[in-house]
Amino acid sequence: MKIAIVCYPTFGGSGVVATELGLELARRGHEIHFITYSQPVRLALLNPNIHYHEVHVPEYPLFHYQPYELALSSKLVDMVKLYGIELLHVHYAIPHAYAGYMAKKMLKEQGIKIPMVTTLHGTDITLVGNHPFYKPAVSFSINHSDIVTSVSQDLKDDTYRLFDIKREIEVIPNFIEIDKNRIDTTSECHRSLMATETQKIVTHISNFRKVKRIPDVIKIFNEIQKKMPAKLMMVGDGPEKAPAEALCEELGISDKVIFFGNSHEISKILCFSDLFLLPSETESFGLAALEAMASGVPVISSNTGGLPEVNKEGVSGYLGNVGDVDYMAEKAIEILSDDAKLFEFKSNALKVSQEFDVQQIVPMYEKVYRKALKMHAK
Ligand code: GMT
Repeated sequence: MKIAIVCYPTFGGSGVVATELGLELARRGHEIHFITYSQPVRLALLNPNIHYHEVHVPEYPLFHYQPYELALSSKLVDMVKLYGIELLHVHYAIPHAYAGYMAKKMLKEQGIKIPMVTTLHGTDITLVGNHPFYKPAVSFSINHSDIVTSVSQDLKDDTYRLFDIKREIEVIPNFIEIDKNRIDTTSECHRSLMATETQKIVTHISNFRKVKRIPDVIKIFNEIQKKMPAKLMMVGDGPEKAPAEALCEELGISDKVIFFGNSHEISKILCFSDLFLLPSETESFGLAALEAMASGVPVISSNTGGLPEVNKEGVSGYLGNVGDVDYMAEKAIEILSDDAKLFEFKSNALKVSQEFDVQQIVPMYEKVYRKALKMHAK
């Protein structure tokens, strides 16, 4: 199949999922066209089945806001015609489903029928899309997609609860390439660079937005380090990074916390991590938790959104109520202070992550594509 993938190219989870999906589809012989405003961070272009088309938005002084949706839908129309693309897969409702719908309409006028699959990722529904300024356009784009998928059952339920949706939504969970994620622990895992033998390594990875509850990460770690020698790895960047650095200073733990900023070496960091913290306010899925688990790292998370569908209570880690720092710290200390227990949680985390292996999940998307093409052939 010839598929156009529209996504956000940045460090966010939706862009990562869309990129990894395109790469796997290309390996399976599909021709994939990424259409976005800059090259997705995880996109490796050295594959004859991978194409990348950049959307340019010309600056014009009259425009207070540059019309990205217009440029995107025009680019979609041009690329569909040029490459004979058969299907659009847009990730994130805003504005991609809306732009995709416009492209479909323009193409239809020119005698080209093309189906559109929309994947909902979370923030486009629960945080941004739900705003009254966007809601009618988001409902419209969802209702007018040929097939809609969501990354968790919880997000599907939220979508029905928050929007006026009159159609079926299929759940296709996010996935992970287990083998790629695990690195050779004997030669590549440089634990000794980061901590001493006796220190436990706790890690958090995110885009440091408010929704991630970064102060909770620091407070949980603060409790841990009172009970045992420990180090905290903070990976990523965003508006909450500077306040987090200030909080570490205030608590007197700056020497035990490393702020990496955005990193392309996630697997290398996860390979020496003992525990992953994700106490988010909301999380439609929690891809970062799954990535940690696939590296054999147990997770202490909040029990919000789709997280209980990924992190299994008492098996791959523990889940506490949002903001319950004491409970999450208590469970973290429980796991970290008993080596046998830590070993068991580590192997359980890896086992649970295997349910989300790329080879199980990507065929679900292929099935959805076949269905969308069939619907359109009628
Ligand atoms: O929250 C993020 O890290 C970014 C955000 C995004 O929009 O890219 O992630 C959302 O989509 C990811 C991939 O499906 C999910 O794993 C995240 O849970 C989800 N974030 C939220 O729901 C807050």
